[in-house]
Amino acid sequence: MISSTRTTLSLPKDIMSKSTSLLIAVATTCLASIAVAGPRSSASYSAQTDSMDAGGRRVSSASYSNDGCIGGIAGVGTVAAPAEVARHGYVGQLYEIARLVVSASSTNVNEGATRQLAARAIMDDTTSLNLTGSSVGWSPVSGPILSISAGGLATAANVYQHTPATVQGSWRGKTATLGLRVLNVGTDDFGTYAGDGIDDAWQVQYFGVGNPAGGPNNDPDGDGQTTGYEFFAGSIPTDANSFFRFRIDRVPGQPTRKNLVFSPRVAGRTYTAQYKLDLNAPGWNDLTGFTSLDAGQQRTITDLNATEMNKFYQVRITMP
Ligand SMILES: [Ca+2]
Ligand SMILES: [Ca+2]
Repeated sequence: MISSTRTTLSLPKDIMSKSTSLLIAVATTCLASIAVAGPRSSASYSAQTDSMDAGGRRVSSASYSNDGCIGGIAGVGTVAAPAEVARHGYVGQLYEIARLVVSASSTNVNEGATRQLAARAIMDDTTSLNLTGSSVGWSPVSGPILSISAGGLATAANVYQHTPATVQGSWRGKTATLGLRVLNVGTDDFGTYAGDGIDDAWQVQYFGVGNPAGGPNNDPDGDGQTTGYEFFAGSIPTDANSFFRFRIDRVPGQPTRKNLVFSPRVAGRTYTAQYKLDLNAPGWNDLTGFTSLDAGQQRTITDLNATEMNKFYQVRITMP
């Protein structure tokens, strides 16, 4: 049977309920061998070797295994998923909490979304208990976690890039942390930079977090082009010498042609040369009949039919 020198140990409510349910689940299926647990001790108890009587039997299935006893006075039951081990039928279960483990179905959580946290207590005899979320004390430790409910539901804040976070659970004097990753799934939803049409990561890169100068209508470098304009142009919004340049040049020896020269030409943009013959006319027409030549960040588009008395040009920059 059980051999121990001290058996005074109160049972958490969680433990009792788990033990009871497992006992019921396996009560009708006792079969073969003896289960033995090794000696162990703590500040509160010591136990030599636990053994069951000769009636102890082992049964198992895909979902659980059980070492039981006909007399109903000892037994060990395990469940594969969620992993749990409980001993049942004893007057008291001689173990103490060794550590706590906090987990989640995934450590990735989308910004603005929630993730249910879970906690499991590992005992000093290697058995474990799955804890109810509400029995654990939860708190954010670092990163963009807005809150964690009493039941362990963590809510992520909006971010401008994938951002690590840490959460913590505490239970009966033990604490454990879990690292999460808050995923940036929207590019224009972060703090004061949200909803202004400019990629938030780009705004943080040049202006830091929450800087009014990063607003789309400001021109903090004083080069005559707003921050919003410079974002699409791909120039640097904090450098007065970096801005979108566009000029119209004559083509030597070709009076019916014009060169449209602009820079910078950056990746991820589509540049479309457009024209109109009357500046007051509505809309612009896409230029046809042209050649294009790139040199570094500069592009030269040559209009092969610049024959009109007046012809106005613009370059339309678009991003996907
Ligand atoms: Ca975002
Ligand atoms: Ca933005």
